[in-house]
Amino acid sequence: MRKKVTVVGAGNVGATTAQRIVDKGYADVVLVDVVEGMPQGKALDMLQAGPITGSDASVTGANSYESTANSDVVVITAGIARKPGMSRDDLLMTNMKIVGEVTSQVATRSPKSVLIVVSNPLDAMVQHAYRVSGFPKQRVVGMAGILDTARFRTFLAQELKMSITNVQAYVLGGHGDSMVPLIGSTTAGGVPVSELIPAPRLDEIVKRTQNGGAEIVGLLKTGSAYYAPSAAVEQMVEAVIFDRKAVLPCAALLEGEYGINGLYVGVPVKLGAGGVESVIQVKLTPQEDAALKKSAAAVRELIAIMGKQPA
Ligand code: TXD
Repeated sequence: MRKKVTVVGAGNVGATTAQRIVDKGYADVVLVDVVEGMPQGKALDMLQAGPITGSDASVTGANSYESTANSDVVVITAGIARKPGMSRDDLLMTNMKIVGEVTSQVATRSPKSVLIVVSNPLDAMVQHAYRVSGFPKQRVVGMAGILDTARFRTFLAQELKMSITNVQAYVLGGHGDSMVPLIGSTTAGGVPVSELIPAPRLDEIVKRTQNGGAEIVGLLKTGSAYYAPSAAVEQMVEAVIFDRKAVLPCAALLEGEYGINGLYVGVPVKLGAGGVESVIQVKLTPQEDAALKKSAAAVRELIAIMGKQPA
């Protein structure tokens, strides 16, 4: 029997994620949204691509949760996205309520699932979903680092006129302006990028990466990025469904790793059937370590604001 994936929020990221999974055909997908008819319509449209793409996977849309029962993976993209001039943190209160409601619905119906949270502000939302679900920390994980790292790798590959496949990098920390690209362990064709790109130019590339989401929001005007985000989510879903044990930067609950305790922060993790199977500890330079702590402090501030709200 094919595995089952529920995607909550059938907007830009959710629908594109569903499409990527259904096109590959490895799991049946249930797409849930509050807008009546919309997830059903998108699902039917996607299903009708099957004869063309050769995918036998089923995809259905729903406005309620009955049909999501016993999913192997649940992706939460429900909420509002940024408009120009908004920071991710501006979404906190609205999305906290939505992510909390969605989490309790899916957690009761798919108690053994791995939850992948996407809604912003990402680190705070995944922490909230962890609390509401009551799931073990391994089965609640956030998507951001793969996207931030992909943005960084894209800009580096462009700069060096080199295949994207030869550029290896990690962007850690919270999914915000304080994210931390690890220059020390970023290589192109095996050579440290600091030897290939002059420091001031590298600095510009780091800033463009940190501002990567806002750059796209500024161009789109009506919403935020979704092609690269959905590709990142799909990579995580695949790692879980196929038990790939892939090392990917994801938001995971740290309990002492990297000197951070009780907080979801972006770090490299081994992602497999059990969710986050381990946190990989990369050696950081003192500057990177300080930047990661600073980024974690920004996440902690949001958690504190959420803590003052009724659950
Ligand atoms: O790196 C990352 N983590 C991110 C996060 C990258 C891209 C987008 N990021 C965030 O994901 C973004 O800031 C938003 O908070 C979410 C979803 O972004 P998307 O671009 O898909 O937003 P849309 O197109 O507005 O879709 C959101 C959908 C929309 O169809 C709503 O009707 C639905 O969410 N929604 C709900 N569905 C189910 N249940 C509830 N309660 C609900 N409320 C809204």
